[in-house]
Amino acid sequence: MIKIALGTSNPHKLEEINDMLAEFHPESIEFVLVNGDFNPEENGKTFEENSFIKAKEAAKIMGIPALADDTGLCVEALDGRPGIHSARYAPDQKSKIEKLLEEMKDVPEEKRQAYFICTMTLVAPDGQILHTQTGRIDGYIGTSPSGEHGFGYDPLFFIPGLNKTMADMTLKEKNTLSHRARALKPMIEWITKN
Ligand code: ITT
Repeated sequence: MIKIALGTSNPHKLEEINDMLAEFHPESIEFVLVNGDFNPEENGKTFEENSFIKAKEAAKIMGIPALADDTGLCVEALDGRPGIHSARYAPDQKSKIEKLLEEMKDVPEEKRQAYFICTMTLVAPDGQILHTQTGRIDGYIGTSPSGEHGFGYDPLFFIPGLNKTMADMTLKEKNTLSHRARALKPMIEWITKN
């Protein structure tokens, strides 16, 4: 059994990851949360760098291997923003949605493409990178929020073909196709094999 620390302070991420782990049931891995407050400065220039900063800090605190993800919403009409600044785009979930809708108010339906990207980094106890995995899902930004599930930008993120937002999906549905699932699944496979 390997113990791996999860470097996050976001309870929604944790809930999703725990649900996926229960689904994939990797018997040889046990994930534990970092003790105490976890808030390293995410001053990297890429999703890879920020996920590494969080994983390295978690490994340092816990003295065991650690995994962290850095996620962002990249909107084509906004040249990829908010991107790596997705957490700092606005102070809370409601104002993030309002600001994004305001910035997108003149963007026509056919130009509202966006994607979620999630990069996960696994580090050794000494902070050395062991493995990195990225997952992405493409969609488009709606003109009003929809759905009560999920978190962050989910209520504005429509999945093509399904005509529903990520927040219209239950946790289990989101976990079948999300950016986070597309990074976590191969990451777990890698850990299990190595
Ligand atoms: P940690 O760094 O402690 O893990 P965080 O919330 O700061 O938590 P990120 O920097 O990875 O996490 O995420 C940036 C923001 O992107 C986050 O605050 C949410 O608003 C949004 N976000 C992340 N994952 C999301 C998801 O699955 N669905 C919708 N929005 C998401």
